[in-house]
Amino acid sequence: MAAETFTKTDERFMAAAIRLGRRHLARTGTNPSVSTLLVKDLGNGPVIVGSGITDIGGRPHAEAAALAEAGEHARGATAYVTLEPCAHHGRTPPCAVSLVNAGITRLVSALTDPDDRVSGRGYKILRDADIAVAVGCLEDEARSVLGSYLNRSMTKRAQATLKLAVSADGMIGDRKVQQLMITQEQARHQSHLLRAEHEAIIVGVDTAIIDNPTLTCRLPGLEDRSPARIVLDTGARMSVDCALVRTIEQAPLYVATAYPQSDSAKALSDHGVKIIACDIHEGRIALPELMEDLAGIGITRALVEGGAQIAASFLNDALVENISLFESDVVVGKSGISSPVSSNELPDGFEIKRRALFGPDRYFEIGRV
Ligand code: AOF
Ligand code: ZN
Repeated sequence: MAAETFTKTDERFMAAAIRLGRRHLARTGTNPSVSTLLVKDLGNGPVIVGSGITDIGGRPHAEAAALAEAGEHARGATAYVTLEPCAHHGRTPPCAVSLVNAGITRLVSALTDPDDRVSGRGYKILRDADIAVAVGCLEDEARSVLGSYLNRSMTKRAQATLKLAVSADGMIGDRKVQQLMITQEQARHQSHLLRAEHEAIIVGVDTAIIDNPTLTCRLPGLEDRSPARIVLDTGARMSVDCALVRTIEQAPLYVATAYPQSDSAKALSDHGVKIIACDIHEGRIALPELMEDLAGIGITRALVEGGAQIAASFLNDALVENISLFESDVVVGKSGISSPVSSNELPDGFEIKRRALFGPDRYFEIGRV
């Protein structure tokens, strides 16, 4: 089938829909954070008459919210959806049927839903009702929100975003200085937003012990958006007396270990830590299997924050889909711990998708080519 062509207006509304969907990233359970805009010309050019995002927890779906907001204005509207409308009966009727019943005349979609209950059936319901359907509008951009959902459906694994703060001389830390500050305040705010947009944050046990972080999201207004914290701790070395355990009321804490029956794992468990029993591969926790386990408990997007070794392992195991790279003008020098990635040394198969400045620090959003 020939590739669809989309107008500038289509792309403008789809870009807005994709941005809207970001808001509920990591908040919709196992459901993807889908968004819908209903757009209609009321006499002065096209305007949004209804908008919706998959609700927190996963339901109602985005289309239902947009249709409720538009009411009668939905008749004759174009629906911009970031994911194919569902075709299956859940607690509500299929969204494709609701869109037909509401009288929309055109559907513009970014991505097809891989769910067996949907995949193509949603579009068919609309086309069978003589509604024009165009698929593939800004699909790459839509992947920035829905990629982990698509990826999980293919690989059955959670995917990792690697977060790295790198000095001007390519270092992510200093052997001689604990908790080296590489980036400044604005970049740190952005990295807390990244926490809020992921369901889990992963660090190694050395980071947990040496830095003693809480790993919570402390952006004003988003304090309730802290992701689950996961510590990779092959030998169950983590103590119950640390900031992660002390903040367990704020966000769940998991320890992934090869020794789930050890006394220390039991002590952690007694303090409310959830223990994930892991396989070992070459002396370290087997990451592909761990990412499968995480998908099984509803985690699809994990932010990997801690340790050069851990970053390199996630890259080597091809578990990284995105890299959020901050670069500063700080120089660390010879005692530095070198970064596996910098903006002019990307891993094979990755490219820079977006650049930004946060105060004096440069930011690169890096994804797969
Ligand atoms: C939509 N709009 O906003 C979302 C969709 O358990 P259920 O009934 O909510 O179904 C989950 C499936 O619904 C999920 O696997 C995906 O196929 C679809 N998600 N569909 O029409 C939405 N979030
Ligand atoms: Zn639906």
